[in-house]
Amino acid sequence: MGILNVTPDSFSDGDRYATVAAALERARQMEREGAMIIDVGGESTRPGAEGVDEAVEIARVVPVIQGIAATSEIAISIDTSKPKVMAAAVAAGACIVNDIHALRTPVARSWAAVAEVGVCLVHMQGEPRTMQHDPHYGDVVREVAEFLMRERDACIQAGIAREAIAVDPGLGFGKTLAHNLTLLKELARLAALGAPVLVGVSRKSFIGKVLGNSVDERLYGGLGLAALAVANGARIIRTHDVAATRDAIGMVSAVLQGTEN
Ligand code: 9MG
Repeated sequence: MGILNVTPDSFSDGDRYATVAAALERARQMEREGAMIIDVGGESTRPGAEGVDEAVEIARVVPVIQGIAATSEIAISIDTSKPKVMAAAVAAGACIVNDIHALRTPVARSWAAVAEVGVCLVHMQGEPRTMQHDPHYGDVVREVAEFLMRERDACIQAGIAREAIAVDPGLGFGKTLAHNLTLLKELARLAALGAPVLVGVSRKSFIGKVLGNSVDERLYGGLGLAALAVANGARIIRTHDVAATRDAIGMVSAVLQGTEN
């Protein structure tokens, strides 16, 4: 899953892809590099980020989704928690909703069931603006697993197909460095729950905490974690760096499957 941020305040893209033409070129590049999903987001979810109005978010993402869908069959996901943005994005050509709030409202779940979209349910403690203020857990893996299974069951109850639901531990979303490392080390416990696991580590600040580097220097650390995540059962990796990630996880998959990729 290649990340396409169309936010002026994105933590890693800045305003580089703020214009539709640049965003479309970036999407095409990620597809050439091997992405199977393009995740389009119009509101930053980095720690401390302020929310944006839904009309602004729709104005950012819809032209980009329409442009990608007009020239490509690639799956498009919309990174949002707002039901109106989800609906506008799906009308424009998206087929997956990536929601860091895990479709927690009945309105969002019912809409997703009727729209027959794929959904990614992300675990988050707190809200983006405050989530890194002293997050705490007893057993982080157990609590994240219980949350994801509870939300998945609620989605199934609302009519979303079981096989349309992926789950995500939400690395960096209300977690300390130790919580993130534990979740990656024990990711197999989440994979054993039966839903496809999506993991996003790309350029995240906890890599910088371990390696002492800046956001532009986190590629190799992120590749190491992506490889580990796939070895521990992750099925989808959300990344800014598609070509490098494809090679890293392609080799891990070849070893795990015992065949050439
Ligand atoms: C939008 N977004 C930012 N980080 C993410 C992550 O780790 N997973 C998912 N699904 N979405 C994310």
